[in-house]
Amino acid sequence: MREKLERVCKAFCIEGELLDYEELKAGNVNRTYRVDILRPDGGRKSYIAQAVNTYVFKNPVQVMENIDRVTEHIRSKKPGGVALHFYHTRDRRTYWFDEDGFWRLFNFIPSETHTVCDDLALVENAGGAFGEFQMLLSDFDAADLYETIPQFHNTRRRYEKLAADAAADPCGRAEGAQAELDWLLSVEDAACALTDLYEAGQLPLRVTHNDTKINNVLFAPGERRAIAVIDLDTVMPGLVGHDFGDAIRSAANFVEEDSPETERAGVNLAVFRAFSEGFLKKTAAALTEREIDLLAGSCFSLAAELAARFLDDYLLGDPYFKTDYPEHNLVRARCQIALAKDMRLHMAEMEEIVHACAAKYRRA
Ligand code: GN1
Ligand code: MG
Repeated sequence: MREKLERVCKAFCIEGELLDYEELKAGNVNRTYRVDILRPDGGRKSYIAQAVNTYVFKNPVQVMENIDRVTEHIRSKKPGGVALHFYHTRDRRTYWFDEDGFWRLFNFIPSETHTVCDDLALVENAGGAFGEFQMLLSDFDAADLYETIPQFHNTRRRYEKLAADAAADPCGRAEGAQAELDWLLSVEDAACALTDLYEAGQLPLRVTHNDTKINNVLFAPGERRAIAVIDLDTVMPGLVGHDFGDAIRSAANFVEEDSPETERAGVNLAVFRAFSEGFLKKTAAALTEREIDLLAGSCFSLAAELAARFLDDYLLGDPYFKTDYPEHNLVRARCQIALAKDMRLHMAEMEEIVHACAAKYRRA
């Protein structure tokens, strides 16, 4: 790997010697490395080198163009903010590829990230960061963006694909996943509510982040202050519920997303409230009543949708998500299912919390 990272650094015109590197395990699709460079002047500097997963992102050049435009737009509205800065190759591109990878290189921002988190002030700030991100893009023209993964949060499509792949069962794994499959199919209509209402013309299309895991917010080291929203690979037209729901299913679960302890999985309502506060403080005034009404339900939809995606990948032999062991995607699917089940039990409370926050910030 060292040699490959040396070539990547060279391609992006980084001068100096590669001292050290470390693979960062946070993401589930791209491969990410911190590289530490000894510069010719004797100083040390770290960068992030990332190999984009081209099975997931079929057109990575378009991904980079989207990121450029979105970053530029945000910078124009929030000058001086902390942001990822992509380095250029000699021929002024923000990417470089060879026979085994599509690479990009950006600045390392000293920061902390969190996965599951019960520090409520921190969670509220994460909600604020994603809410602000949404608002900064409210005047961004969606026509200026490529759809990097078509139908990314079309829950109906995800379900159709799951059902078809389970029927084809190319790896002989369907039998061992029958209970999960049956349960997911039994809640299909509830899970697809957001998609169906959008298709019925009842929800506005916005420009959304679409991958709002809480570990995509960087916090100032040792503080609870959010300094940047990262991972802009899937910024695309979407619904506000996609961002709210995906953030909750990642941040408000009592356990990590791939925990085998399904009996402990569930929605932490205190975390749910804190995130809602932060998010709605920034967005409530701009959202329609219908969008607000659907926020709590969108958490269920996003948990079920991701369960369907993990299960589908398991059935196909794990081509999409990185896995550490053969059952990893099945374990992930089970955990999202347990979370989705618990959300259903607490849906009335979740609705009440969202409406209370929205009312507060719509008046303010
Ligand atoms: C992937 O790569 P990462 O970890 O940011 C996935 C998300 C899933 C998430 C689940 C492009 O995100 O949609 O919610 O894993 N990203 C893509 O952990 O599919
Ligand atoms: Mg991502």
